Amino acid sequence: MNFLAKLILQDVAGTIILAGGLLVAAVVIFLIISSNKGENQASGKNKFFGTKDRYFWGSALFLVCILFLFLSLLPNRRNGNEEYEVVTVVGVQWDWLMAVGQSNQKPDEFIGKNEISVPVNKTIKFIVTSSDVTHSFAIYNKSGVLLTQIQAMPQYKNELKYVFTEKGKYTILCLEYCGLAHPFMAGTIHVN
Ligand SMILES: [Cu+2]
Repeated sequence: MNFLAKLILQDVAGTIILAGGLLVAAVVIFLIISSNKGENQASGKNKFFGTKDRYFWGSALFLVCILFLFLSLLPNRRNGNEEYEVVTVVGVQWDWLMAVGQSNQKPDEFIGKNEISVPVNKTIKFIVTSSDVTHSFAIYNKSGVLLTQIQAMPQYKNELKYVFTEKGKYTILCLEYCGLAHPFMAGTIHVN
């Protein structure tokens, strides 16, 4: 299965799980309300619980609308029209190899550099993988603040989109212990 198909499958799976969760929640709430209703029907308070039903369905509809509204605001949503620059990143014990553009080379044959330059105020899509063990590609600013990170995993191509809003030198460190020289596994991104 190709990479895009996997992404689409993940979206579909995520949506099904969400819908299933909502359905379970709705059934549980419905059962709670209808069991109360049963008790009170005996004492002849049907009219009141008709109102309660409307409250329930009204709230359920409201929550579903809110859910879809917020889904569209998710920070990592994919946008087909977005312009971005691609950078391929391969983690290797113990170095970061990077190159502009999408690479079709196998991770252990990939030729990249430990330093790279990217433009400021443009979305950079890092396609991150590993040629050996799991690493974590973490970007720090010059004050040592962690800005973003993603796992670099063998057999997987993980995507990280980030916009550098300030020019300067950024440091890449590994956030996943990967062996002896892990603390020295560093790289540099120059933002111009
Ligand atoms: Cu590491």
